[in-house]
Amino acid sequence: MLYSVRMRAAQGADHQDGGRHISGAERLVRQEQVAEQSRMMLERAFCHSRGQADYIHITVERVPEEAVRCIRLLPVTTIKAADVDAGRKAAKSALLAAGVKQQAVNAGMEQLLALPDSMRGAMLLCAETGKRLDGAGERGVRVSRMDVADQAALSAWLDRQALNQLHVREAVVLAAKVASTTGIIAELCWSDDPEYTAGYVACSTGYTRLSPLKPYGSPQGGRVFFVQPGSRLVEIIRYLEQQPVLAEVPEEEF
Ligand code: WAQ
Ligand code: MG
Repeated sequence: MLYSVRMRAAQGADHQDGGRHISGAERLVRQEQVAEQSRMMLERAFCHSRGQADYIHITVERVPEEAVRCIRLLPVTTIKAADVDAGRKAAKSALLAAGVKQQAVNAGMEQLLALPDSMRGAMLLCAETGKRLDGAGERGVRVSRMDVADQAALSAWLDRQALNQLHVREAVVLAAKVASTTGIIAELCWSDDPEYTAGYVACSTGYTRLSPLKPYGSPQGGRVFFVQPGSRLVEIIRYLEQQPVLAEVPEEEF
């Protein structure tokens, strides 16, 4: 039996009462790991670089194993940019290459940059017009119920690429679930952690890390998912929030 263990932490007030988002986490683990994961999430919320949390929710929920869908992590490439402007330009090119229209690429970048502070979830935008599609407002849509099938295999795979650290471990799983969603063609992300300046563009063919995508010290980050026109939004959001997913590392290329 698997358990979804998830955390969201806010400062000043609870999220729904306008509190400031500090951090969140999503795991899908066996019962023996629930206590340790919850403890680690609490610690994270209490000593986060965005500030100390005042309101912390940890949810533990049983997930039937037969409901789990298996997916694959995306191959990772890294682009080092000279500065933030060059990084964002490269991100825009990667989104265009993934099939997002120029107008939507520009809108996605603008909407992320216009956020007054970070949201706890993601914005869903039309990949053609750039119009915001979800009605989730300042909360955004939160991708949940995902993990890797084998933590050791993930470590080995990331170690080989000198990328085995928490930001990457979590982001590659989230990006794989998003890319596996019927109707989503690409994702743009950068962290809201002030000290973490890298981000990525992901689509079904790969996860392109871009560094830097924001200036050091900025607490402003977020995620945009680009939706193919004509997709069923309700189904997309149900999949992102509800469908349990375990990701496997990609086959080695020789
Ligand atoms: N579902 C939807 N949106 C989320 C989720 C989620 N489960 N978790 C985070 N977000 C959104 C939310 O708006 C956050 O403010 C924003 O993403 C950033 O979250 O390859 O660390 O956890 O070097 O700060 C990417 C680069 C790191 C990793 C991303 O994001 C690499 C990161 P953070
Ligand atoms: Mg963060």
